Amino acid sequence: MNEEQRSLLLKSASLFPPSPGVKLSYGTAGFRADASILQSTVHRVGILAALRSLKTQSVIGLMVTASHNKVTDNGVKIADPSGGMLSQDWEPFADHIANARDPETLVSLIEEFVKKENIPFDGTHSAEILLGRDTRPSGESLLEVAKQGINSVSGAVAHDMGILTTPQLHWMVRARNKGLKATESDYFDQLLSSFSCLMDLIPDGSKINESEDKLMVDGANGVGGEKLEIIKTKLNGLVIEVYNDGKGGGVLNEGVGADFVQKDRVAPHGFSSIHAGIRCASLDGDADRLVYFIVPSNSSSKIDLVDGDKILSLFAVFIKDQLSILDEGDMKGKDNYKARLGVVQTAYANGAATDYLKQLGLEVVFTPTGVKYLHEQAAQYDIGIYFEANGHGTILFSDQFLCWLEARNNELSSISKGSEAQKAALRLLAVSKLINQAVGDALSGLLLVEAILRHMGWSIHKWNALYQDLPSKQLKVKVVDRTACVTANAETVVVSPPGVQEAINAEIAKYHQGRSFIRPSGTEDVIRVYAEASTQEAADSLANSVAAIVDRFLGFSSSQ
Ligand code: NG1
Ligand code: ZN
Repeated sequence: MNEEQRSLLLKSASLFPPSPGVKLSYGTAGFRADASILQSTVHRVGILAALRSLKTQSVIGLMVTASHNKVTDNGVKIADPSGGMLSQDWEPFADHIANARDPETLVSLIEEFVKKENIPFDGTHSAEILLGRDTRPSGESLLEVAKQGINSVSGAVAHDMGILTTPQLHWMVRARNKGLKATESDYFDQLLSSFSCLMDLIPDGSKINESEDKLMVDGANGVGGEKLEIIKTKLNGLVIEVYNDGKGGGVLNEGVGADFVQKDRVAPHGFSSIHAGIRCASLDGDADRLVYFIVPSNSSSKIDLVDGDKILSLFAVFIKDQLSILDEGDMKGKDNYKARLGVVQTAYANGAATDYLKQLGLEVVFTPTGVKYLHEQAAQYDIGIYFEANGHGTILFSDQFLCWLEARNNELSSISKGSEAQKAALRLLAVSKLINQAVGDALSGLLLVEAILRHMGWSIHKWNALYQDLPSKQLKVKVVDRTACVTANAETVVVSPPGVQEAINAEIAKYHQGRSFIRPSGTEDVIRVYAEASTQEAADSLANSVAAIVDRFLGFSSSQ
């Protein structure tokens, strides 16, 4: 690092001193905290993004969002060249620089890392970072701070893409690095054209009653509602009404949004028994999560939640069907590509969902919570579908399979144009364009769900009846130090503190179909508890007993 660069970094960093006593860690979704203490973190992540771009010689993304967290929180995360999450081997460096006490320590950490990683940091290479933010009031000033971090690395250029959903920014980064068109209007065009392609390929008999078509969407008072307002006017054959679009004075994620709906099992603000039985969906604050739900006619009952597991199941059924149509259309003895289809879940997946997927004959694999783990696993297949129960997920297609599919489609269009096999090939190609392959995307996921329901001729009730969820309950427990809880086997077993797992096992044994696990949250300062059992009362009671164990071993009373 030359002197000029060093003094540029020192000067810039001195403007954003870290908040005393704050220690942050790059968790499941980057850094998150109260927005008031994030300036130094965001500044340093700006520097990190520039270094990542120099190292990979590709475009990098930096998103300012705290997703489903409360409006006064904010956060920052990096999109890697593929559009996915920051490579895990850079996370410790992210932690080190975020927590560096002063500018001098920060600069020596950077110097050391640049040497170790062999990053071209001599001012002759360029770096490019796309910046996006959600609608949080703190977003605009934090994004300016990120720009200052980026500008303190010579050769680095920041492009402010404005207010975006998280998946839009990831999509743009991926598209830019593939040399494709990458503006917001290109994103909308791709979604709309692939959606309309799927709608055009719907079998004649599958058309459902037009009056059942209306979809009510809860926009969480965030960016997703805003963007959906733009798309909905251009959708042929689908009527969408957006509630909680942020313009009516509602607060982001307060009593609204996919996280609230999924965890509390209640209808979001603005939805009542007048919507009973209608197909409803909810996005989270930055529109990377999607769940559907049905409002009950009796306002005191809980909603019927159609969660990420059921979205995954719907996608899996459709894709499996299309693959078998393609298979049947293949002439025996020809180059018949056997696509490997796999699904990826976490321990939060409902046990009934996993059983259903296995019964379909699908390969089901589990990873720890956090999309980076699910994504990495799904990328092992020709078609990998991953979803967290909370509605974050997507479908990944291997380049090899897409190449084969394109070729197969061309071949079929010359020998049997309009055949069922060719339609199946076209549908799968359309799905690969509609679904956001960079990261889970509520808007593209919603359009795919809608197209598939139409294709199947299914109502939300029929879809919901694919299998019946086992009753479950989630709780969070505040503890002294959540890092003291260490888990293994895709977070299903606690290895430390000793004795916790044995105590949990003893509780589980008391319940029919009982299952429970705990894990430290990566986005909040809590331990999460999950429990499942044959009745709701039993699931609630198991969750409460396990929460009591957490409190006993890790809670504030345990430290006194
Ligand atoms: P944490 O706070 O680590 O549980 C939550 C979700 C994750 C993931 C991240 C990122 C649950 C139980 N956990 O993580 O699945 O979506 O947020 O947003 O929903
Ligand atoms: Zn989110």
